[in-house]
Amino acid sequence: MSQGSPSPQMPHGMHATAAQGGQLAPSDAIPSGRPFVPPATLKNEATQPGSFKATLVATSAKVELIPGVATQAWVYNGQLPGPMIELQAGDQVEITLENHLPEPTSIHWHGLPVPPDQDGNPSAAVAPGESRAYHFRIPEDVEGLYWYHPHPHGQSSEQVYRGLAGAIRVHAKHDALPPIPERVLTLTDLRLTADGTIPEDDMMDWMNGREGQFVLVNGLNRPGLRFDTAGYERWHVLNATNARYLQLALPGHTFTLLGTDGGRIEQAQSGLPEVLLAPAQRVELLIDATGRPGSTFMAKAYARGKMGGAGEAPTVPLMQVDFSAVHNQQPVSLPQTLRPFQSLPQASAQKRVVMSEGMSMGHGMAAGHAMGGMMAAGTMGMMHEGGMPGGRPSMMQFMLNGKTFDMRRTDLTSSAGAWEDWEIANDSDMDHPFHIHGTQFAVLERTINGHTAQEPFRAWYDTVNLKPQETVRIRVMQSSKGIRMFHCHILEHEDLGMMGRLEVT
Ligand SMILES: [Cu+2]
Repeated sequence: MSQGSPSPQMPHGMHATAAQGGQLAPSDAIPSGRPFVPPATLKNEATQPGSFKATLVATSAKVELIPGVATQAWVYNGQLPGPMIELQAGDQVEITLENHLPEPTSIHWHGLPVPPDQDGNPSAAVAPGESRAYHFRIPEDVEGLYWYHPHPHGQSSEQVYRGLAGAIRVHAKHDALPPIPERVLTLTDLRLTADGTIPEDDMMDWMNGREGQFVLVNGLNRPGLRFDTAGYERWHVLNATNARYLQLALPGHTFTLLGTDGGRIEQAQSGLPEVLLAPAQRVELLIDATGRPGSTFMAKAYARGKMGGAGEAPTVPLMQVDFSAVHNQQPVSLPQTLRPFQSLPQASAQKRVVMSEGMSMGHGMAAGHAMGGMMAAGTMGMMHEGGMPGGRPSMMQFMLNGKTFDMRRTDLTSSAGAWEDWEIANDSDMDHPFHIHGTQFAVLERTINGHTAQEPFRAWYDTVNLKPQETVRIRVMQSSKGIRMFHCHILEHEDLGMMGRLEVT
């Protein structure tokens, strides 16, 4: 399945790509090697300092990705990806969403502690032709890279793969680091046919999460990035793909990790040859180019246990990096502590969430739990809706605590302000990234194959990856009353119901 093309072993009906606009475009159909560009930014229309006001118009529009070929994409303000929202800690934010799409949509402010009724919950979707304003304030102590994307029930995956996602950069009031040039890299996934069509998800996409043949950097295919003479940069990297695991590497170099989903970590982690960025996660990396040759920033192949005999995504080059202008030989000096971390308060409650896959036998019965890799691909071919090629698997279930999502059901209850320990267990044969809305959590420890490891450094996350049969313990607190979602961030799994509702009282 390299480059997303149908595997010859795949039985008839497993792949609908050919029926949806023809052959896939070759991986160089979108010109590569253009100079890196930062994300376009959303203009702040507020006149008061400390305020941010803007409008995001979600609409279908033609964009040109393959030269001379129009692609109908879904975009915010005509941009693919959506414009970056640049905020300062403490800002009061008002952003109006205008929905010009043919279906309901919403905006979820991924990773930010916005009030529950402003966070784009599935129950608060905006109908076609309607608009709504979202109001929230960025707390003084929030900084880092976040993002925004749609969260309507059952349609988030489609809206994101058609183009609706953008970065949110929150700048700290004060930075403990010496000035180092920073860049934001929004990584998005794209599948295109040769005629420029963005095809619908086929059944393998629904099972495993969609991966196209392109991973774009701020909308560009494999751009070229040239360092200036200083030789240091900080990269804020966002995985805004539906389902692609990005095993980031820059061969010949190592990364220094400065930040995760929730901003800076306590102490810089240097000498990392690879950094795994699961879907929805962000990192801040220090790139030290002094005395080293250029290289290719890439996402190396990562085995995530796909089902149905689907092959893993191949290594994808992301960006050519040129260090030839670098003259500086002085190593950058980082402070001992990037961000002070208090010890975590004791937990006053415990919760457990089990991620599983199953097969509905009809009439609400479920059988089996470890379907991945064990079930014959031919059997799965019977599971799609209505006998049409592609489409949602109607019998395959992706569950949290044995249930698929129900907007009317409260799955878990927490008290506002109370710290809790959550044990997340992946009882399946595939990796799943687990995300909780409205807060950041600390990962305490991970258990896999009977071995438990404490986290090697202190950091804040809103999304944590779980390998097959792995258990992760986190400590988390919700500060606002209301409804929060928790779900798998493979967006197809979220849409198929691998999501729950947390009521904070
Ligand atoms: Cu999942």
